[in-house]
This record gives sequence, C-alpha cells and structure tokens, in this order.
Amino acid sequence: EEKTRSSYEQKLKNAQHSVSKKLLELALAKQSNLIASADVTTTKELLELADKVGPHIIALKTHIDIISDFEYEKTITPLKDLAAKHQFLLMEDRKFADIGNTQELQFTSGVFKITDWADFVTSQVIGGFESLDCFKNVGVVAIIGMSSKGTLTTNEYREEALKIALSHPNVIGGVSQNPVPEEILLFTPGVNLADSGDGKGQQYNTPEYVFKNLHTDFIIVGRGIYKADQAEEAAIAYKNEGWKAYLDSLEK
Ligand code: S5P
Repeated sequence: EEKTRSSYEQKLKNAQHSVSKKLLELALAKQSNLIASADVTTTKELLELADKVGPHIIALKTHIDIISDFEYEKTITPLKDLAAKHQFLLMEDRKFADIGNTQELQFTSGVFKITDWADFVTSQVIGGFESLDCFKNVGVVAIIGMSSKGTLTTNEYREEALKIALSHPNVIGGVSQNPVPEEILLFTPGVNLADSGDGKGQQYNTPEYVFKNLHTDFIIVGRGIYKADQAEEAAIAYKNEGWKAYLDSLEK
C-alpha cells in the first residue's frame, strides 16, 4: 500500500515558517514546483536567466560565489528587482558546513552579504544543531542526502541529520534523494529529463520518479534549463512535467 502525500494546500495550512508559507503559496499561485538552479558564472547570464525563467519558477537557486564579476549593486540589486517582478524567492545554495560562529560570519560578511538578500539558504547539518542558530532571518534547507555517486550521506547519517532538521525552528526543509517526514518540505535536485548523469558523479531522475517515489515538494533543475537552447521553453517544460507529476502523486 503506497501512502498518499499531503497536497500543497494541506501543507500550507500546517506551515509554521513564513518562508515555507511563501513557497507553498507561490507553488499554488503559479502552478509550479520548479526551482531553477542558476549555475552560471557572470552577472549578465544570471540576470538574463532570471528574467527568462522567472515567471515559471517559485525560486531561483544561486551559487553566488561562482559569479566572476560579482558586485553587490550590479548583481544583487537587479536580481532582487527581478525576483519582485516575477514573484520568485532567492535560494542561496551556500551549503554552510562549519561551526556556528564561522557560518554566521560567512552568512553576514564578506562581499556576498547573503543575509541581506537570500530568502532561504542551504546548510549542511554536520556542525550540529546549534550551528543553524545564526540563520534567524531566513529559512534553512538542510542537506540530508546528496545526489552524487558515492556520497557519505548513508542511512545512518540521514537519520541523524533528520533529527536536527525536524527539531530546529529555522529549518523549513531538506534536500534529499529519499522521502522525508511531511513536517518539512522536500527539495530534490538531480532532476533531468534527458540525461542520467553528467560524467562527474551527478545522478539524475525524472520529475515523475521523484514525485511518485519520494513525494518531493520541489524539484531543482540546473543544466536541464540553463544549458538548453531555449531556457524559457525548457523551464516551461519542467514546470509542466513537475506539476503533472505532483498531481499524479496525489492520486495514489
Ligand atoms: O545533493 C545535491 C544537492 C544540491 S543542492 N545535489 C545537487 O546537485 N545539488 C545542487 O543542485 C548542485 O549544487 C547544483 O547547483 C544543482 C544541480 O544542477 P544540475 O545541473 O545537475 O541540474
């Protein structure tokens, strides 16, 4: 007997964190569970991609430290404008992995000043419960399990990581390739319709697979969109596939 999943409406009713609520509201309003990963290396590419895919996504995931010409005023200010224009959130995939004090400095200082613009961030939980205390003003998506071949996120690791994620008030969800309890949102990267891997350890599944088998909430798509000839068309295709797969997963 396959267990049925909760709908976005049901999850919205139970959501405690303002960022969880916002994500679920955007999903329902845009009929999208798509997060585009903008793994591009210039401000121009980042802003062009955000403008093209913005209407079809609920969040844009960044690796802000790969932008070679980063300048707060030229990169972040227009990115925030595009997020407001197209109604999506900014998810900085920083994957913090240090002691609380260092994470706090990485989050608030340096050139990126992530705390000033990100709606939510990713963090490893390897530093323990208190290492997540510094992310007070944003949501945290905890890395529970990774998508790459040979990852050390074993069953036992994931169980311990989930204990932290479920009990920490700053945590809104987890990144994983396995189901998680419904109290937190599930974000699943490693999604691609054309490829099964990238030759560098990444392993891909389809939207259908992750909604059916993991009951994921949000899919994260990088190269499937930003490497496509027509990024906007690709975003629409992933959005439609993802939404259909979500609706199908409700019916089991
Ligand atoms: O386990 C993970 C966790 C993350 S956040 N596996 C991942 O691939 N990611 C991220 O998702 C990764 O850093 C990249 O930004 C994106 C996947 O990109 P793609 O091009 O392979 O779709």
